[in-house]
Amino acid sequence: MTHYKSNLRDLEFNLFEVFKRQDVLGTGPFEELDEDTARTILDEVNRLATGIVAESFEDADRNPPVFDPATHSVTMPEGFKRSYQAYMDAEWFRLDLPTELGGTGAPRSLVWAAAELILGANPALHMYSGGPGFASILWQEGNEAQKRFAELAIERKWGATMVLTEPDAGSDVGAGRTKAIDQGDGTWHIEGVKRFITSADQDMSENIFHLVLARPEGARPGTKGLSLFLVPKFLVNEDGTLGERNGVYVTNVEHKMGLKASATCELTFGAEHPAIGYLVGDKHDGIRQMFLVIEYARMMVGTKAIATLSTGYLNALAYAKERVQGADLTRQADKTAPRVTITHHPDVRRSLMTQKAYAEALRALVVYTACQQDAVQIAKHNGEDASAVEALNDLLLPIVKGVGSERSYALLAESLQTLGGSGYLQDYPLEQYIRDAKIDTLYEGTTAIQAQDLFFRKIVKNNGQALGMLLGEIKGFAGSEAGNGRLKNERALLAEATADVERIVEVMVGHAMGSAEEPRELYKVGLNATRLLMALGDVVLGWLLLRQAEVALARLDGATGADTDFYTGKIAAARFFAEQVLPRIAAERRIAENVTLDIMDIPESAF
Ligand code: ST9
Ligand code: FAD
Repeated sequence: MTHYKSNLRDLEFNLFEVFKRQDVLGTGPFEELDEDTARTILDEVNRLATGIVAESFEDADRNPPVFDPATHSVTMPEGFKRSYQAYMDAEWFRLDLPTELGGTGAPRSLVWAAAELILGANPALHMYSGGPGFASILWQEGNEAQKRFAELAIERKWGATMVLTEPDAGSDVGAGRTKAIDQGDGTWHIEGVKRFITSADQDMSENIFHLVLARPEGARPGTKGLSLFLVPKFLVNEDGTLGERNGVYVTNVEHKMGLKASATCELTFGAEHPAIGYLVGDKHDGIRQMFLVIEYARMMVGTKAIATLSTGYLNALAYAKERVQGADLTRQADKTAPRVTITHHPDVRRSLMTQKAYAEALRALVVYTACQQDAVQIAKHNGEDASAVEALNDLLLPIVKGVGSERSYALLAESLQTLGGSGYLQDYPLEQYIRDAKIDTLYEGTTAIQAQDLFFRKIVKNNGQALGMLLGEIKGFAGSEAGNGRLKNERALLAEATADVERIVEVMVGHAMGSAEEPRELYKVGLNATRLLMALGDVVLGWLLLRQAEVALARLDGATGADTDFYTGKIAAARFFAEQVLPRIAAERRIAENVTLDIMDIPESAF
C-alpha cells in the first residue's frame, strides 16, 4: 500500500453525474473517445498512481536528487526513476496532446481528472513529465524547424522547463535582465542567470529543452520587451541526432522545505561557452507565448494542491476511524464509559467535514473549469466564437490556483491535526504533504498576484462580463427550485453570500475609479484584493457543492450500500459549507466596505 488515497468515485461523480461529460464524449473533437473508454483510462491511471507512481514519494523526499557542481548535473533517486519510467512508458501524456501530434483527442475535463491522480500520488513526477506538453506549445507557436523539434521532443520524451525567474525578477517578470544577442544567422546568444527553474536537469531523458524569456538588445523595458527562446541542453542535428552540448548549465540546486524530488535549479546561460537560442515563431511576442505555458501551469498547481488536500483528508479519515481515544462527550463524566473512535468527537467531525467539503468542492472547481476548456475545444472545432467561454475560464484560473493552494495548505494542517502527535511524525505522509503543498501558494504567481490578476485583468479589463455570467448562473441556481425544497435554506445562504461578494466587487470598483482623482485610493483595492479572491472562491465552491447535493438528493432515493453513504456525504458537505462557511463572507464584506488607508500611512519603521 502506498501513501496515496485517491478519490476516483468523486472524480467520476463530477465528470459523469454532475457535469455530464458523456454528452460531449464521442462527438466533435472527442469523437474517438466514449464514456466507457474514459472510465477505463481513469481506472488505469488510478492503478498506476496508487501503485508505482506513488511508491517513490517518500523515498525521493528523504533521499532527494543530488547535484554535482563539477559536471553541472542532477542525479535522480533510483526509485523515482522507476516511477517516472513506468509513467512515461504508459504514455498517458498523450491524453493532453493534439491528435496531429499523436494525441488522444481527450477533453480537458478528462485530462485534468487524470492529472489529479498523478499530482496527488507524486507531484514532482507530473512536473518532470511535462516535456510533451511544452512541446505541443512549441509546435503551436514555432516555425517549421521548431515544429520538427517539437515532434522529436515528444517522440523521444525529452524533458522541458519554463524559464522566467531571476534573482531580481520574481513576481515582476518584466524586470528580467537576461539578454539575447542576435547572431544574424537565425540563432541568438542568451546571457544571464535564471533562478528557481523546475526540472532544469535530471538523468531521466537524453535531452531537455528550456523555453526562456530574454530581452533582445535594445528591446523595451517590462514584460513586453521580452522574447521567448528555445534553448536546448544538447543542440539537435538536421537528422534528429543530438549534437554539441549547448552553453546552458545548472549552477546550483536549492535546498527546500518540501517537494524535494523536484530539482529547483539556478540556470546560467553563456558563462562557459555560448548558449544558443532560437526565437520561438521568429517573432518577438514572448510574454504572450509564455503565458500559454503559465495558464496551463497555474491550472496544474491548483490541481496539485487540491489533490494533496484530498489524499490528506482521506489519510486523516482512515486514521480517525481507527483511533480510539476518550469517551463520548455525553458520557464524559462516567469514567467507566467505553472509549470511542475519535470520529465520535464533535470537534473531530467539524474538522473532518471542513476538510471533506473543501477537498470535494475544490475538485469540483477543477472539473468545472476544465469543462469550460472542453467548451473552448468544442467551439474551436466547430469554427465558433469561443471568446465568452475563454473569458470564463480565464476568470476561474486565479481561483483554481489562488484559492486552491491557500485553502489546501491551510486545511492540510487540519488533516495533520486529526492524527494528533502521530501526524507530526514521518510515519505518516501528512507532514510531507504540508511541506510539499506550501510551494503552491508561491510559484506560478503568488496569491497576491492571483488576486490582482482576478480583479484588474479578469474583472475590470473584461468589463465584468465573465464575472456577470458566473454570478448570473449562481444567482439563477440560488433562486431556482434545485433540491425540490430540500436545499431551500442553503440556497438562501448562497444568495446572501453572492450579494456580499457583488458588494465587495462594487466597493473595489469604486476605489479603482476613485483613483483617477486620488491615486492612493488604489491602495484600498490592493488591501481588498486577496479578500475578494477568497470570498469569490467560497461562493463558487458553495454553489458547486449545492449543485452536487441536488444530484445526490435525486440519486439517494433507490441508492444502496456505498452509494447511499456517498450521496449522504455529498448532501451533508453542501449543507455544512452553506451553514458554516458562507455566512463568514458577510464579515468580509463589512471589512471591505470599511477599509482605510491607516496601514499605508504609517512609516515602514513602525512595523
Ligand atoms: C513557475 C513554475 O513558477 C512552477 C512550476 C513549474 C512546473 C512546470 C511543469 C509543468 C507545466 C507543463 C506545461 C506544459 C504545457 C502544456 C500544454 C498542454 C497542451 N493570462 O498585466 P501586464 C500577459 S514559472 C494571460 O501588463 P506586467 C499578456 O500577454 C514562473 N496572459 O503585466 C499581457 O499583455 P496584454 C511563474 C497574461 O505588469 C502581458 O502579460 N511566474 C496574463 O508587465 C503584460 O501584462 C509568474 O507567474 C494572464 N493572466 O507583468 C509571475 N497576465 O495585457 C507572476 C499577463 O496586452 N507575476 N499576461 O494581453 C505575474 O503574473 C505578473 O502579474 C506579471 C506582471 C509578470 C504578468
Ligand atoms: P517576490 O516577487 O519577491 O515576492 C515576495 C512577496 O511579495 C510575496 O509575498 C509576493 O506576493 C509579494 N509581492 C511581490 N510583488 C507584489 C505586488 N506587486 N503586489 C503585491 N504583493 C507583491 N520560476 C520559473 O521561472 N520557472 C520555474 O520552473 C520555477 N519553479 C519554481 C520552483 C520553486 C520551488 C520555487 C520556490 C520557485 C519557482 N519559480 C520558478 C519562481 C516562482 O515563480 C517565484 O518564486 C514567484 O513568482 C515569486 O517570486 P519571488 O520568489 O521573487 O517573490
